[in-house]
Amino acid sequence: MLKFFYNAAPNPMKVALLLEELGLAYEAIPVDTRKGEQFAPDFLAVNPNAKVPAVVDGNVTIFDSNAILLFLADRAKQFVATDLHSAERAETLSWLMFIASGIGPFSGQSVHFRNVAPEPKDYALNRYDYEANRHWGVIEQHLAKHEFMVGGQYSIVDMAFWGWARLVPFVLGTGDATWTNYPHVKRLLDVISARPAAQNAEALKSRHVFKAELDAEARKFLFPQNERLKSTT
Ligand SMILES: N[C@@H](CCC(=O)N[C@@H](CS)C(=O)NCC(=O)O)C(=O)O
Repeated sequence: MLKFFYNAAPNPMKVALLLEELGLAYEAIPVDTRKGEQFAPDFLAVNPNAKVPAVVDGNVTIFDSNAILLFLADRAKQFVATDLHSAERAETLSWLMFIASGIGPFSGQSVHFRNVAPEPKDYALNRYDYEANRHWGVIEQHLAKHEFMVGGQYSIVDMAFWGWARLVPFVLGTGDATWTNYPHVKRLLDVISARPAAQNAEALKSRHVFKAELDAEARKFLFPQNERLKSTT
């Protein structure tokens, strides 16, 4: 059976949504990143980058959320334009990469500098908050003209969007007021969240207990770069 290595963070949740949409049988294997389980040798053999999500299915091992989405959708010939040379396929690749290289990292760093980084952090927070807003603004403008991200129908690009869109108020630190500036992001988010597959994906995390505290041990695993600061002070 397909093994899905996950936690409840945005990137694994995209993949949980596709697995549910495809109705694939899978074993959800929790990787508690606050306990350092991403660095266990068995998991590093699956994803040398020590992050979730990752999937092992027979002789296939694949990591990085949008790569997994594309691989599974291509294999199922569902939720993706399968004509490799079509305009829709080109658009799919653009938006998948935009989400993987822009939305995810800038949203993630915006959360980090807003909530976790020590002072002084004005410069870094301003940069990442600006870029997170700018990236979500690109999506907002796109969705003002399009019902779905690509091709006029629900696809893996919408699933990649959904993983992060659920957290936009937290990412931008603006709570419910966020949606005044991002009404089209909210519209598509609500459409996807109402799907049974999205509800099943959200329910997945209740099957396992993940460490909730961001204590010293968790910080050491999640922000290993801080160890270098200790040796220079
Ligand atoms: N580019 C990767 C990023 C994966 C990623 O950053 N995963 C986070 C959860 S959303 C993680 O595993 N964090 C644990 C850590 O950084 O140690 C993807 O899209 O899958």
